[in-house]
Amino acid sequence: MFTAPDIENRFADPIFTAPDIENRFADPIFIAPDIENCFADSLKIYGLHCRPSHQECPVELLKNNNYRGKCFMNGSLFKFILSSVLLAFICTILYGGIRTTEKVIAVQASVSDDEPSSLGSTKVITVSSASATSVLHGNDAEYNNAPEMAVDGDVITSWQEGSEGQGSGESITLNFEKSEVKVIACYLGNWQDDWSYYANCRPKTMTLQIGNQSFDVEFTDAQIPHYIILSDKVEAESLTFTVNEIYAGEEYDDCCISELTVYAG
Ligand SMILES: [Ca+2]
Repeated sequence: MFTAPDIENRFADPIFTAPDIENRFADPIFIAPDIENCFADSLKIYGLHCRPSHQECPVELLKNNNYRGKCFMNGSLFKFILSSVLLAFICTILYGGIRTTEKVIAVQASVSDDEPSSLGSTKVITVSSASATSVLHGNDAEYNNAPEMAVDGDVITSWQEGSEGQGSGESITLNFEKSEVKVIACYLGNWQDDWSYYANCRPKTMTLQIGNQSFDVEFTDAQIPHYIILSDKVEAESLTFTVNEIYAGEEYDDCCISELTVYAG
């Protein structure tokens, strides 16, 4: 390893002896510093080498002439620490940049009036409980329009909201064991008979909140199951439908949902 002589401290250093420049040709053991390899050798200061070796640098021979080679220890240690800090900083920036530029694939929700072919590979989720923001005749035992009627497996029964308006803003929530939801079949309106279907309000647009995601979905006004198909499975243990717009009922202002069937992928 090439080491420059400590010129500045040559007077303070009692054993510093300048190289015998004048007699360098006559002195058989004088070896000039390896100038050409100095730069390449100096790359090793980053903690790889401290003191020069006989194999790497003639400075040991120079030391035999009391030409004291100084170690790069102090300088290399400082540069090693500085390099490590800079490297860690750069890696942190790059890693953070990579993470922040990772593409988040958003799940899409589409509505189909045709049964999806993927339904065969799913299973129906058992809903453990249901709740709603309002219930028509909720306090009258003669009627049962409870939210549970939307998950009882019978399209004749339905949840009927009991707000003053036509159902906009009302919501129903289903709870179930944590599942990977893929499809939701929606039987919207009152399916008791054809007259009841058009006599009551049907949801036209709703917001589906599931997991940490939210989707706005729109339905046709056909008395058929509408399938909400998620482009990817959404892990959740509950979901909420909020009615936004409705198809107005010809007789009543009550919005109904006959059945909601949730399928796990
Ligand atoms: Ca029902």
